Amino acid sequence: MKFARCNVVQMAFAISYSLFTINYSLATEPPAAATPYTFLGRVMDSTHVAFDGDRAATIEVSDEQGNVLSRTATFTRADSRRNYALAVPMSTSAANGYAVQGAALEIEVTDDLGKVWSGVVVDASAGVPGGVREVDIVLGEDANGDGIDDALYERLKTEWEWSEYWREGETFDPTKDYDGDGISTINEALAGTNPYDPEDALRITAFSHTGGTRSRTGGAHATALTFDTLGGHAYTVEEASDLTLQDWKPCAFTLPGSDTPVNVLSVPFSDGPVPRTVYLLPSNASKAFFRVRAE
Ligand SMILES: [Ca+2]
Ligand SMILES: [Ca+2]
Ligand SMILES: [Ca+2]
Repeated sequence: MKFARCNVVQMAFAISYSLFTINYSLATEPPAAATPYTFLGRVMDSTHVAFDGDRAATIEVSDEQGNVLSRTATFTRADSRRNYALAVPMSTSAANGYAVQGAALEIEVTDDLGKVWSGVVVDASAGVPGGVREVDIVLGEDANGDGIDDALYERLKTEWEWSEYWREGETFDPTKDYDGDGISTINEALAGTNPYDPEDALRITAFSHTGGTRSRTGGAHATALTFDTLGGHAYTVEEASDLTLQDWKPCAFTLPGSDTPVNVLSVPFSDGPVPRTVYLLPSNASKAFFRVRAE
Protein backbone atom coordinates (compact mmCIF):
# COMPACT_ATOMS: atom_id res chain seq x y z
CA MET A 1 0.00 0.00 0.00
CA LYS A 2 2.76 2.34 0.94
CA PHE A 3 4.52 1.70 -2.35
CA ALA A 4 1.36 2.29 -4.39
CA ARG A 5 0.63 5.59 -2.65
CA CYS A 6 4.13 6.68 -3.37
CA ASN A 7 3.63 5.96 -7.04
CA VAL A 8 0.51 8.12 -7.16
CA VAL A 9 2.37 10.98 -5.59
CA GLN A 10 5.21 10.60 -8.06
CA MET A 11 2.77 10.53 -10.94
CA ALA A 12 0.96 13.65 -9.76
CA PHE A 13 4.26 15.37 -9.42
CA ALA A 14 5.27 14.34 -12.93
CA ILE A 15 2.01 15.67 -14.42
CA SER A 16 2.18 18.95 -12.61
CA TYR A 17 5.83 19.32 -13.55
CA SER A 18 5.02 18.70 -17.17
CA LEU A 19 2.19 21.29 -17.12
CA PHE A 20 4.52 23.72 -15.46
CA THR A 21 7.08 23.15 -18.20
CA ILE A 22 4.51 23.88 -20.90
CA ASN A 23 3.38 27.11 -19.20
CA TYR A 24 6.93 28.13 -18.60
CA SER A 25 7.86 27.60 -22.20
CA LEU A 26 4.87 29.68 -23.43
CA ALA A 27 5.63 32.53 -21.09
CA THR A 28 9.28 32.84 -21.90
CA GLU A 29 9.31 32.01 -25.59
CA PRO A 30 10.63 35.33 -26.87
CA PRO A 31 8.09 36.94 -29.23
CA ALA A 32 9.47 39.18 -31.92
CA ALA A 33 8.67 42.15 -29.68
CA ALA A 34 8.45 45.55 -31.31
CA THR A 35 8.07 49.10 -30.01
CA PRO A 36 4.60 49.63 -28.43
CA TYR A 37 1.82 51.45 -30.26
CA THR A 38 0.36 54.27 -28.15
CA PHE A 39 -3.09 55.78 -27.79
CA LEU A 40 -3.10 59.15 -26.00
CA GLY A 41 -5.41 62.07 -25.38
CA ARG A 42 -8.10 63.06 -22.91
CA VAL A 43 -10.70 60.93 -21.18
CA MET A 44 -13.71 63.15 -20.40
CA ASP A 45 -17.16 62.80 -18.89
CA SER A 46 -20.30 63.65 -20.86
CA THR A 47 -19.86 67.37 -20.17
CA HIS A 48 -16.31 67.20 -21.56
CA VAL A 49 -14.70 67.59 -18.16
CA ALA A 50 -11.44 65.66 -18.14
CA PHE A 51 -10.79 62.97 -15.55
CA ASP A 52 -8.05 64.39 -13.43
CA GLY A 53 -6.94 64.85 -9.87
CA ASP A 54 -9.33 63.09 -7.51
CA ARG A 55 -11.37 61.55 -10.32
CA ALA A 56 -9.39 58.82 -12.02
CA ALA A 57 -10.52 56.57 -14.84
CA THR A 58 -8.88 53.32 -15.92
CA ILE A 59 -8.30 52.59 -19.60
CA GLU A 60 -7.82 49.02 -20.76
CA VAL A 61 -7.01 47.56 -24.17
CA SER A 62 -7.82 43.96 -25.14
CA ASP A 63 -7.33 41.86 -28.23
CA GLU A 64 -10.20 40.30 -30.18
CA GLN A 65 -10.17 37.26 -27.89
CA GLY A 66 -10.70 39.48 -24.86
CA ASN A 67 -7.19 39.14 -23.45
CA VAL A 68 -6.10 42.32 -21.69
CA LEU A 69 -2.91 43.65 -23.30
CA SER A 70 -2.40 46.79 -21.27
CA ARG A 71 -4.06 48.93 -18.62
CA THR A 72 -3.41 52.44 -17.36
CA ALA A 73 -5.01 55.19 -15.28
CA THR A 74 -5.62 58.83 -16.10
CA PHE A 75 -3.06 61.26 -14.73
CA THR A 76 -2.82 64.96 -13.98
CA ARG A 77 -0.49 67.18 -15.94
CA ALA A 78 -1.25 70.87 -15.73
CA ASP A 79 0.43 72.02 -18.94
CA SER A 80 -0.81 69.35 -21.32
CA ARG A 81 -4.23 68.61 -22.75
CA ARG A 82 -3.59 64.88 -22.35
CA ASN A 83 -4.57 62.85 -19.32
CA TYR A 84 -3.83 59.33 -20.53
CA ALA A 85 -1.26 57.39 -22.55
CA LEU A 86 -2.01 53.74 -23.25
CA ALA A 87 0.89 51.72 -24.65
CA VAL A 88 -0.11 48.56 -26.56
CA PRO A 89 2.62 45.85 -26.52
CA MET A 90 3.41 45.04 -30.16
CA SER A 91 5.00 42.06 -31.84
CA THR A 92 5.94 41.31 -35.43
CA SER A 93 4.36 37.85 -35.17
CA ALA A 94 1.39 36.50 -33.19
CA ALA A 95 2.21 36.06 -29.51
CA ASN A 96 0.25 35.99 -26.26
CA GLY A 97 -0.02 39.40 -24.68
CA TYR A 98 0.99 41.26 -27.83
CA ALA A 99 -0.81 42.80 -30.79
CA VAL A 100 0.35 42.69 -34.39
CA GLN A 101 -0.01 45.62 -36.73
CA GLY A 102 -3.58 45.96 -38.02
CA ALA A 103 -5.09 43.77 -35.27
CA ALA A 104 -8.54 44.80 -34.06
CA LEU A 105 -8.48 46.04 -30.47
CA GLU A 106 -11.14 46.84 -27.90
CA ILE A 107 -10.67 49.81 -25.57
CA GLU A 108 -12.74 49.96 -22.38
CA VAL A 109 -12.81 52.69 -19.77
CA THR A 110 -13.90 52.29 -16.15
CA ASP A 111 -14.98 55.63 -14.72
CA ASP A 112 -14.64 56.90 -11.14
CA LEU A 113 -18.06 55.40 -10.25
CA GLY A 114 -17.03 51.96 -11.49
CA LYS A 115 -19.13 52.11 -14.66
CA VAL A 116 -17.52 50.32 -17.61
CA TRP A 117 -17.72 52.01 -21.02
CA SER A 118 -17.12 49.74 -24.00
CA GLY A 119 -16.59 50.62 -27.65
CA VAL A 120 -15.42 54.11 -26.70
CA VAL A 121 -12.88 54.26 -29.52
CA VAL A 122 -14.19 53.65 -33.03
CA ASP A 123 -11.98 51.39 -35.19
CA ALA A 124 -9.45 50.85 -32.42
CA SER A 125 -6.83 48.87 -34.28
CA ALA A 126 -3.11 48.53 -33.68
CA GLY A 127 -1.08 50.80 -35.93
CA VAL A 128 2.58 50.74 -36.87
CA PRO A 129 4.84 49.73 -33.94
CA GLY A 130 6.15 52.92 -32.37
CA GLY A 131 3.21 54.89 -33.76
CA VAL A 132 0.94 57.19 -31.79
CA ARG A 133 -2.79 57.84 -32.22
CA GLU A 134 -4.25 60.88 -30.54
CA VAL A 135 -7.83 60.11 -29.55
CA ASP A 136 -10.10 61.85 -27.05
CA ILE A 137 -12.60 59.64 -25.25
CA VAL A 138 -15.96 61.06 -24.14
CA LEU A 139 -17.85 58.80 -21.73
CA GLY A 140 -21.38 59.44 -22.86
CA GLU A 141 -24.21 58.04 -24.92
CA ASP A 142 -25.51 59.59 -28.11
CA ALA A 143 -28.29 57.19 -29.09
CA ASN A 144 -29.98 59.62 -31.50
CA GLY A 145 -26.64 60.56 -33.14
CA ASP A 146 -27.07 64.34 -32.96
CA GLY A 147 -23.53 64.77 -31.62
CA ILE A 148 -24.81 65.75 -28.16
CA ASP A 149 -24.72 63.42 -25.19
CA ASP A 150 -28.30 62.30 -24.47
CA ALA A 151 -28.07 62.79 -20.69
CA LEU A 152 -26.52 66.24 -21.14
CA TYR A 153 -29.32 67.20 -23.56
CA GLU A 154 -31.96 66.14 -21.04
CA ARG A 155 -30.23 68.06 -18.25
CA LEU A 156 -30.00 71.26 -20.34
CA LYS A 157 -33.63 70.90 -21.48
CA THR A 158 -34.86 70.51 -17.90
CA GLU A 159 -32.82 73.52 -16.77
CA TRP A 160 -34.26 75.53 -19.68
CA GLU A 161 -37.83 74.57 -18.73
CA TRP A 162 -37.20 75.95 -15.23
CA SER A 163 -35.41 79.08 -16.47
CA GLU A 164 -36.81 82.49 -17.38
CA TYR A 165 -36.00 81.73 -21.04
CA TRP A 166 -38.67 79.02 -21.44
CA ARG A 167 -41.57 79.94 -23.72
CA GLU A 168 -44.70 77.85 -24.05
CA GLY A 169 -44.90 76.01 -27.37
CA GLU A 170 -41.18 76.48 -28.12
CA THR A 171 -39.01 73.43 -28.75
CA PHE A 172 -35.73 73.27 -26.87
CA ASP A 173 -32.70 73.76 -29.14
CA PRO A 174 -29.26 73.44 -27.48
CA THR A 175 -27.58 75.28 -30.37
CA LYS A 176 -29.55 78.46 -29.43
CA ASP A 177 -28.09 81.20 -27.23
CA TYR A 178 -30.97 81.64 -24.78
CA ASP A 179 -29.26 84.03 -22.33
CA GLY A 180 -27.88 86.21 -25.15
CA ASP A 181 -24.25 86.24 -24.02
CA GLY A 182 -23.05 85.29 -27.50
CA ILE A 183 -22.33 81.63 -26.73
CA SER A 184 -24.71 78.78 -27.58
CA THR A 185 -26.28 76.68 -24.85
CA ILE A 186 -24.35 73.53 -25.75
CA ASN A 187 -21.04 75.40 -26.03
CA GLU A 188 -21.62 76.95 -22.61
CA ALA A 189 -22.34 73.52 -21.15
CA LEU A 190 -19.11 72.14 -22.62
CA ALA A 191 -17.11 75.14 -21.35
CA GLY A 192 -18.65 74.76 -17.88
CA THR A 193 -20.50 78.10 -17.82
CA ASN A 194 -24.23 78.62 -17.09
CA PRO A 195 -26.28 78.71 -20.33
CA TYR A 196 -29.11 80.51 -18.51
CA ASP A 197 -27.05 83.30 -16.94
CA PRO A 198 -25.77 86.08 -19.24
CA GLU A 199 -23.22 87.12 -16.59
CA ASP A 200 -21.59 83.70 -16.71
CA ALA A 201 -19.64 83.11 -19.92
CA LEU A 202 -16.07 82.41 -20.99
CA ARG A 203 -14.52 85.82 -21.56
CA ILE A 204 -11.11 87.46 -21.67
CA THR A 205 -11.32 89.51 -18.46
CA ALA A 206 -8.02 91.38 -18.79
CA PHE A 207 -5.58 92.17 -21.57
CA SER A 208 -2.32 94.04 -21.31
CA HIS A 209 0.29 94.95 -23.86
CA THR A 210 3.12 97.34 -23.14
CA GLY A 211 4.74 98.85 -26.26
CA GLY A 212 7.10 97.19 -28.71
CA THR A 213 6.82 93.60 -29.85
CA ARG A 214 5.30 90.91 -27.67
CA SER A 215 7.63 89.67 -25.03
CA ARG A 216 8.26 86.10 -24.00
CA THR A 217 8.05 86.47 -20.24
CA GLY A 218 6.07 88.55 -17.80
CA GLY A 219 8.41 91.54 -18.06
CA ALA A 220 7.87 95.14 -19.12
CA HIS A 221 6.80 94.27 -22.66
CA ALA A 222 4.54 91.36 -21.84
CA THR A 223 1.38 90.72 -23.78
CA ALA A 224 -0.88 89.04 -21.28
CA LEU A 225 -4.40 87.61 -21.43
CA THR A 226 -6.47 86.73 -18.39
CA PHE A 227 -9.59 84.55 -18.40
CA ASP A 228 -11.55 82.48 -15.90
CA THR A 229 -10.72 78.79 -15.91
CA LEU A 230 -12.54 75.77 -14.53
CA GLY A 231 -11.02 72.51 -13.32
CA GLY A 232 -11.04 69.65 -15.83
CA HIS A 233 -11.15 71.91 -18.88
CA ALA A 234 -8.45 72.75 -21.40
CA TYR A 235 -7.97 76.20 -22.90
CA THR A 236 -6.36 77.31 -26.14
CA VAL A 237 -5.67 80.85 -27.35
CA GLU A 238 -6.28 81.65 -31.01
CA GLU A 239 -5.01 84.63 -32.98
CA ALA A 240 -6.31 86.28 -36.16
CA SER A 241 -4.81 89.11 -38.18
CA ASP A 242 -8.15 90.23 -39.59
CA LEU A 243 -11.69 89.71 -38.33
CA THR A 244 -13.15 89.69 -41.85
CA LEU A 245 -10.69 86.99 -42.93
CA GLN A 246 -11.40 84.99 -39.74
CA ASP A 247 -7.88 83.53 -40.10
CA TRP A 248 -7.82 82.08 -36.58
CA LYS A 249 -4.82 79.96 -35.73
CA PRO A 250 -3.47 78.56 -32.42
CA CYS A 251 -1.22 80.93 -30.54
CA ALA A 252 1.55 79.59 -28.30
CA PHE A 253 1.99 81.07 -24.85
CA THR A 254 3.86 80.66 -21.60
CA LEU A 255 2.46 80.28 -18.12
CA PRO A 256 3.59 82.28 -15.08
CA GLY A 257 6.86 80.96 -13.72
CA SER A 258 7.85 79.08 -16.88
CA ASP A 259 9.60 79.96 -20.13
CA THR A 260 8.44 76.81 -21.90
CA PRO A 261 5.91 77.61 -24.65
CA VAL A 262 2.71 75.56 -24.67
CA ASN A 263 -0.35 75.50 -26.91
CA VAL A 264 -2.87 74.38 -24.32
CA LEU A 265 -3.60 75.24 -20.71
CA SER A 266 -5.07 72.13 -19.12
CA VAL A 267 -6.52 72.74 -15.66
CA PRO A 268 -6.49 69.88 -13.13
CA PHE A 269 -9.96 68.74 -12.16
CA SER A 270 -9.30 69.48 -8.49
CA ASP A 271 -8.76 73.19 -9.22
CA GLY A 272 -11.77 75.40 -8.61
CA PRO A 273 -12.79 78.36 -10.79
CA VAL A 274 -9.85 80.75 -10.92
CA PRO A 275 -8.65 83.53 -13.24
CA ARG A 276 -5.44 82.61 -15.04
CA THR A 277 -3.04 84.76 -17.00
CA VAL A 278 -1.03 83.57 -19.99
CA TYR A 279 1.80 85.37 -21.78
CA LEU A 280 1.77 85.31 -25.57
CA LEU A 281 4.94 84.55 -27.51
CA PRO A 282 6.72 87.34 -29.42
CA SER A 283 5.34 88.39 -32.79
CA ASN A 284 6.10 91.19 -35.26
CA ALA A 285 2.44 91.59 -36.23
CA SER A 286 1.29 95.21 -36.05
CA LYS A 287 -2.31 94.16 -35.27
CA ALA A 288 -3.85 91.01 -33.85
CA PHE A 289 -7.12 89.70 -32.46
CA PHE A 290 -7.32 87.03 -29.80
CA ARG A 291 -9.93 84.61 -28.55
CA VAL A 292 -9.93 81.85 -25.98
CA ARG A 293 -11.46 78.44 -26.63
CA ALA A 294 -12.46 76.02 -23.88
CA GLU A 295 -12.81 72.29 -24.37
CA1 LIG B 1 -27.78 62.78 -28.52
CA1 LIG C 1 -25.44 81.67 -23.93
CA1 LIG D 1 -24.18 82.17 -19.98
